[in-house]
Amino acid sequence: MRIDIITVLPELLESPLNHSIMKRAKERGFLEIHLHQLRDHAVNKYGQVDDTQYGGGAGMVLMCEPLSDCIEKLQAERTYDEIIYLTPDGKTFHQKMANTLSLKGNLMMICGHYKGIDQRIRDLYVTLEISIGDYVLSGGELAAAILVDSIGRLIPGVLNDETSALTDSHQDGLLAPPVYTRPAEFKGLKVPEVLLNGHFKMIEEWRQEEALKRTEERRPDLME
Ligand code: 6GU
Repeated sequence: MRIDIITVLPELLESPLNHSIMKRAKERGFLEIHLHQLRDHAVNKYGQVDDTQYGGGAGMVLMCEPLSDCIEKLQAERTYDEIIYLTPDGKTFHQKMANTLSLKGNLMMICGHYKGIDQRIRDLYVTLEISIGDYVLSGGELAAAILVDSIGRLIPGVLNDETSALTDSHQDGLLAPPVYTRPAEFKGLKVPEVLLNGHFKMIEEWRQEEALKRTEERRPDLME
């Protein structure tokens, strides 16, 4: 998969996408991430990419021309399966969307800033608008990093048995059950007996029950 990210703050995305599983996914050739500095398409030599909004009101808006230039340059090089705009008024991101997007070939992501981007860019180019939750971030970069991480780890081949996504919270619609490692007793708290007996079927049943219990308690909205 190739992901192109348009941003005024590429530095914000560099570190989160260069460690752990994302790093491995890139090294193994499953994932390519290209960051594009929007200011390279500025309307003047001062690097301007934003302007005040028509109709008045506080906050700057990212202008049409720099975004359009950058998007069209990329579109001339390849076809994109989705052009995603990260915005708090988008569709709330969830695991099913991550699963669907992990099967795509080329994705473009646009990070907004300030009051956002000119509506005409959304009308002309954007195919999918995503929010990561009901709260406001200063820009789309951290949201883009979250999208790339959650999508990237699901690309077939990226995870192995040890890191399998199949047992993750949300992957089967339930929260994950509790997990334990050594020692068998810590500050008087014992690991549940069933996990120590090596009886695979009983362990699976216990995990399923615990996952259900945890989901009922913490996220009844997922239980329908
Ligand atoms: Cl995608 N962007 C911004 N700026 N804020 C957000 C968001 C995105 N998702 C939730 N809050």
